[in-house]
Formats: sequence, structure tokens, C-alpha cells
Amino acid sequence: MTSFSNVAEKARAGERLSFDEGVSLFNYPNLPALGALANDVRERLHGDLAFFNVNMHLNATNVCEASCMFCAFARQEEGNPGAYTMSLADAIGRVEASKDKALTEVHVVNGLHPGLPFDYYEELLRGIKRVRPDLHIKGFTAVEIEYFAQKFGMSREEVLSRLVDCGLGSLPGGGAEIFAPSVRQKICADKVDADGWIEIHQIAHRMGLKSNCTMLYGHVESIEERVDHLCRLREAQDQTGGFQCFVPLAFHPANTSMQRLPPPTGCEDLRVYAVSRLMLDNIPHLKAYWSMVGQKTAQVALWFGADDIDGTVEEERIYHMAGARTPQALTRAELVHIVRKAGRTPVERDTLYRVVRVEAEGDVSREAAADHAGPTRRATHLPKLRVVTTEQPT
Ligand code: V47
Repeated sequence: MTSFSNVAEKARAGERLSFDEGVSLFNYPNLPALGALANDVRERLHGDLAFFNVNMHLNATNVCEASCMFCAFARQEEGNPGAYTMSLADAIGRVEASKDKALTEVHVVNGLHPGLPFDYYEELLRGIKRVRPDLHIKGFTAVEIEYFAQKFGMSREEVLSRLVDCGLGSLPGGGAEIFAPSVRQKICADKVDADGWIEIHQIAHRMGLKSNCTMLYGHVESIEERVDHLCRLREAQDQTGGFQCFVPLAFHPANTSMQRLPPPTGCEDLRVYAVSRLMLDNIPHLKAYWSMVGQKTAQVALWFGADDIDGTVEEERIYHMAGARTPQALTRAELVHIVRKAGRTPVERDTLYRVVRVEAEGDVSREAAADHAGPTRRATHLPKLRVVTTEQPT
């Protein structure tokens, strides 16, 4: 019999939790107690630090051959209402237009466009590096990598190494959804399967790239299927160790084929963060993506296991086309404010979690001057973190 106090004892001792214990945590009614346990683990790993970055998103096309039931962003064909594909000049120009902003990352994710040559993606990466050699490019989900491999007759390794040669720096975590085959078959039948998604990340890890991982929750999946998903990520991480961050993604139903479903509640979001922190004992960071769960839930999540709130984002499209009511971007000062008001110490990181800048107590920068947050506790274990500026041009 799995009691909460037994599971709590194991978690506090740093012991690995089993599948059954993960299920029992999802069913445990006392959310504050669950959150406090996850917070113990979070503070053991990161003290009171909370990470964010200064980034932009680039979605060069939303034309997509796949027909995922949860997606409001994709358009099946060029010419359909709302479909768009940026010219290379336009896409690269958007990054160039950010020249005066202190960004460290561009997050590039696209639809599976049937008509674009591989060259388009290579030129896109080269062009971004030409205009902003200092930016880290986190780009292309495992689903896109698999699509390129199939469509252009290359191995997964070859696709990745050609993109790395053009400037790709790491992989985002998208496309994992829920690994259970029966759910995948229902909601995203055209996508690479779980084994393929995991293998692509593991190939990337063996090539020396870092990546993130995600789980889309709050649609048709069961609790057991969530826990199975977390256990599979944990097992993959035991083997290759390249996942830096886990990002739970709360389903936004508006404008999708599952719009009759209610969105996950705030309590459900917090429960997913807490259980994920407790189950994923080998993935260092847990992100509460503010753009998706909202600034308020992201703040509370910093006490329920999460240590990261993502970045300034600039032009989020995937969730906003699915009804997200959050702003499309936040300024750096706003992120600092949110974190401080949550009672954590804000740390600007780069994509690889190297510290760009710690907003320590009493720190007054030009941007932070706009922030009227009061004093906060000092970062507790800064010596562990290496301070860098931004990535050097390759
Ligand atoms: O794979 C699509 C999800 C993902 C909806 O790696 C939806 O740091 C909710 O992966 N409701 C793409 N979710 C975004 C993504 C991501 C975002 C932020 C940071 C990182 C990272 C990765 O978005 C998709 C899918 O799982 N998604 N539509 C929707 N209606």
C-alpha cells in the first residue's frame, strides 16, 4: 500500500519513486502537502533561484501536413485561411530587427510544410547566424527532424548534423505530447511515435547537443498515461543525460478539434508540476511556461517544483491561436518583477542554463528600475553557477 508519508520519506531521501507511487501522488488530495514536498526537492536542487531567459520565437510557417487534434496553429495547405509561410528574407529580417535587444536565444518551430526544400531550413539557420551570430538557436522539434529525414531521404543523424553545421544549438522539447500509443493514435496519429521521439533526442545528446522535453496534458490522457510518460523520459535520461528541462504543457482547447473539453484547472497545473518534479529525479530543471499557464500560475508554480518560467518570448503563436489570454511577450523587467514578487531570486540564464545575470537584492539596472518589487532573499548557492555573457559566435 502506497501511503503519502512513505512516498514523502523516499522523495526526501532522494530515492527514486516508482510508477505506482507516481500514480498515488496524482491521486493524493492534499495539494499543498504535495507542493511542499516538491518544493523541498526544488530547493535542494536550486535553492531560491528562479530562472528565465531573454528570447524570441520564430514560427516561419504554420502550413503543416499533420492534423493533430490539439493544434490550433497549423493550416493544412498553403492558401487556406490563416496559412502563412515567411520568405527567408522576412524570417531572417525578424531576427535582425531584434538587433538592439539583449536576446540570447531564438526558439524556432515550424509546421511540417510539404513544399519547402531542406535548403530553406539550412538557409534560415545560416541567415540567423549571419545577422545575430551571438544568438543560440534552439530549434526544430523531434517531429520536424523525423519529417525531414523521411522526406529528404536522410538518416536522423544526418539531418541533425547538417542543421548543426548551419548553426543549430539545441532542440526544444515539443512534439512529445503523450507517449502512450493509444493516445498518440487518437490525437496525433501522423507524428513520429514515442520510440522515434526519444531516439532523436538521444541521438542529439550523443552528438553533444542538449535538449528539453515536454508533456501535453489535460486532454484525453489518463493519470497512468502521464506517469508512464514521465517514467519513459526518466529512463531515456538515465541513458544519455542530455535533457536540461522538462516543460509540462497545459492543453488549450479553443479553436482545436477538442474544443469541447474544459482546459486544465489551476490546481491541475500545480499538481502536474509537483508530481513531475518528484518523478523526474534526473532532469535538473522544471519550467512553468508563463505564456501558457499565465503569469499568476507560473508564480505559484515556483513553490510547487518549478524553477524556471521561460523567457520574454516575443510573438508566441501556438497557444495564442488556441485561445491563450496571456500577453504575447513580457519584458525582462516584467519577468524579474514576477519572480521577485513570488519570493524567489531572479536569474537570467542562457539556453544552456549558464548564468547571464543574477538580479540580486538591491540590484538596480536600467530595466529593473521600472520594477518596484521590494527586497528579496539572496541567492543561496551561487558559487555552483558559472557566470557567462552570451554564446560566442561559431
Ligand atoms: O509540441 C500545441 C504544444 C508544443 C497546443 O523546449 C499545445 O523550452 C497546448 O514544445 N494547447 C510546442 N499545447 C511548444 C513547445 C515548447 C514551448 C515552450 C518552451 C519549450 C522548450 C517548448 O506545444 C507542441 C504541443 O505539445 N501545443 N498546441 C494547444 N492547443
